[in-house]
Amino acid sequence: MKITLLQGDITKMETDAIVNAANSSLLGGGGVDGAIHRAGGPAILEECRKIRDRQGRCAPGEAVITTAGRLPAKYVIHTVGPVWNKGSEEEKALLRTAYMNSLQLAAKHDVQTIAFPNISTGVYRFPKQVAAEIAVAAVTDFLKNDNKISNVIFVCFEKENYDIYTQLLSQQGPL
Ligand code: AR6
Repeated sequence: MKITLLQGDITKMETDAIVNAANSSLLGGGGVDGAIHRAGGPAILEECRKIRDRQGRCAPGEAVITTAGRLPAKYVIHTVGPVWNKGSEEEKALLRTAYMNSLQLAAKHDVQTIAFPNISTGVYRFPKQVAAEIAVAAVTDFLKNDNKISNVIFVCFEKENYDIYTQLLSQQGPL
């Protein structure tokens, strides 16, 4: 299976890369972002600062890559999901772009295994079902045209998300 599902804490993942649901400042925050910086230590923030100094803020949908510091993963890919305001098509498209840009950056760095949190479903208020449908469709579409990434793991922190993904993934055949 190229797409798998887990309920747990993404900072524990021993994948080549884990994805962070960051904000445009790239300087940390709450939720999964806070957990990653806390567990990974200051090396991650240091690289984020350098990236910011070089290229400025990270717009929604964009992704950047840093060390994973003390985490078991090799890299952290920081992407910025959109905030759910009106549920516009643009907001939904930006969430898909965040997944796609993260996967593209991963493939460029020879990442074979990558773990995603449920981007935008916390502080950024995306309805969980809508976000999960976008995430599964984006990853499925990407994997159809890529042969570098061998495994994408959705790491759901909450049972509600885990149940939504279980349902969605059971509806789709193997890739
Ligand atoms: N492992 C996996 N998932 C987690 C973990 C964890 N350790 N902790 C929380 N989650 P959020 P957003 C889940 O709010 O909505 C930050 O302050 C959480 O249950 O972290 O994209 C940033 O700096 C939820 O399902 O990210 C931004 O300012 C999911 O991660 C803003 O929040 C995303 O929730 C980004 O908001």
